[in-house]
Formats: sequence, C-alpha cells, structure tokens
Amino acid sequence: MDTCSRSLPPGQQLVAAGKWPLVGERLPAACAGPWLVEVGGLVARPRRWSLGKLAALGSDESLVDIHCVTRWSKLGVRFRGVLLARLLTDAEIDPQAQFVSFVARSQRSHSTSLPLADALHLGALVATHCDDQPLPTEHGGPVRMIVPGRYFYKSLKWLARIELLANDRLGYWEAEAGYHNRADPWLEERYLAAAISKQEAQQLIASRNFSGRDLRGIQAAERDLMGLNARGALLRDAHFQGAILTRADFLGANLSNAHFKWAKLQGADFRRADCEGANFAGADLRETNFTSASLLAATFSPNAIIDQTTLFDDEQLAMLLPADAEYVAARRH
Ligand SMILES: Nc1nc2c(c(=O)[nH]1)N[C@H]1C(S)=C(S)[C@@H](COP(=O)(O)O)O[C@H]1N2
Ligand SMILES: [Mo]
Repeated sequence: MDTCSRSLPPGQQLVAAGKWPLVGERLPAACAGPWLVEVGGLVARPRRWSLGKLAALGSDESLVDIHCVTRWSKLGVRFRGVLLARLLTDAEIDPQAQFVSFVARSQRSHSTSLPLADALHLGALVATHCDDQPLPTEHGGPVRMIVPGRYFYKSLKWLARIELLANDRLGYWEAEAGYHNRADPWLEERYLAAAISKQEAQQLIASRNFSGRDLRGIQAAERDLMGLNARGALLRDAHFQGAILTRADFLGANLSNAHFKWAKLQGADFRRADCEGANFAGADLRETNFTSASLLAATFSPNAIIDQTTLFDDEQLAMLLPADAEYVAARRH
C-alpha cells in the first residue's frame, strides 16, 4: 500500500538523502529466548508469534513517509512486514476493544497507543524489513510498528506485545512528556500545553525564574527576559519569538521545538539543553554556548547571527539538516 503524499506537513523539513536519524531509546532490553510478539487484552484468542511464524503469514509492503515530531521528515521509505489488520484477523477481538497499545521489549517498557479504528485504517504495519533489509537493531529490529500518517513516536521500536483495550492507556512520551495523543502531522498535533494559567505565566515571566518548572508551550514572545534562569526547565514548544534573552541560562533545559525566531540570545547558555527541532532563525547568537546541547534538526537559517564567538560541538552540528549545517558552517570561521 502506498500511504505517501510526496509533500511535507507544516513545519517539517527533509533529512539528507540516505540519512535516518535515531530518536529515543537506542537498544532493546536483552532477552534470553527467541523474540516473540504476542497479542493480548480484549481478544478471545490470545496469540504469540515467533519471527519465523510472523514471516510465514506472508508479507505486506508499505511505502511510508516518516515525520518526526522534532521536525525532520523522510519520504517514501519502503517497509515490509504484516499488516496489523491481518495479524488480528483470527484473534477474535472483543467488541469492547476501542484502543490498541503497543509495548516494547525495552528497559522502560516503552509503549504507545492509538484508537484501534485509526490503527487499522491508517494501515499500521508490524514491520521486520526496510528496503529489503532486516531492520537494524537501533531502528527497532527485529520487529517494530510502523504507523503511517502519525508522528513517528506512534511507531514503536522492538515490538513485544499488542494489547487490545477498552480504555486508552497513554504511552511513554504521551504521559511523560506531554506529546499529543493523536499526533496527526497535518494538523501539527505535536504537544499539549502545560496546565498553567495565563496569570501564573505572567508572574513567572516577571520573576525571570523558570528553573525546574514545567512550562511547555509557554507564551513569552517579545518579552524582556534578560538573564532568565531556566535551568532544567521543561520548555518544549515554548514561544520566545523576538524575546530578549541575553545571557539567559538554559543549562539542561528541554527546549525541543521551542521558537526562538529573532530572539536576542547573546551570551545565552544552552549547555546540555535539548534543542531538537528548535527554531533559531534570525536570532542573535553571538557568544551563545551550544556545546553539549542536542541540536537534531534545529533551524538556524535564514538570518541567525552566528560568528566565531558562537560555541558548538562538531558532533552536534552533524545532526543538523543539510541547509542549516551549511548555513552554520559558513559563519563559524
Ligand atoms: N521502544 C521505543 N520506541 C520508540 C521510541 C522509543 O524511545 N522507544 N521513540 C519513538 C520516537 S519519538 C521516534 S521519532 C521513533 C524513532 O525511530 P528511529 O530511531 O528508528 O528513527 O521511534 C519511536 N519509537
Ligand atoms: Mo519522535
């Protein structure tokens, strides 16, 4: 089945040809026996398949567009495996089952879930191969979910269990990090905002102390936050467009997909911060320190002010998308 649309959802950028970034857990948990995938929960016939038995069910192919919530996309990737719909045909699903949860064999028993009807109509695939090669371990081999039409965090690596549920059970990122539970990239359903009132946000902005707080999605565009203390704060999707953040301290903060367009960030400290998918276009980044920050798919072009006083790790610059990597390299020397 071809689920590709050959175009990019809003706010996404293409990775360089041949590149496939690694996101989230890097390895499955060790296991002694052979790999098994089980179906359980609200089914009359719980089942277990070895990899050999899965392969014997025949194979379905899907051409899939990958869209990661941290703003990179990779179009037209060919996955092979068994469609979830086919795997479930003889499980005798209880009519009460409305959701499906995928659980990984991994250290934190990572999981993610979807409405069962969505998983089926989107063509969720229990995948073992990519481009005719067995899936590499770091990308979820020997078997992972591929859920076309949703941000890639709905595509679980190292599938161990498929569970049919009457009520939804939030997945790891959805529960721990406020990722949107539907995750439709065409609607930009990336994160839920944190539960703080407008008034609380105003007070925090006035105090210039965000340290350790959960302030996902906070609206602080155009605000004067010079010298802000945001150490260790959770600031995914925070709005800092045009804000004054001179010498702000973002040490260890989570800034994935934060908006810093045209912000004044001279002398700001981003060491050990997670800046994946953050947008720094037009920002003043002189004397800004990005060493040990994670910069996967961060944006700097056009117009970020970068010179030899802007500090980066070469290893992190390798995580930028091509246009940004070129933009930064041209200005550092
Ligand atoms: N078991 C497991 N599956 C996971 C994750 C994870 O941390 N653990 N991360 C998710 C996220 S956020 C993304 S973007 C994709 C990344 O897959 P990749 O590393 O193959 O690119 O896996 C998803 N599945
Ligand atoms: Mo992701």
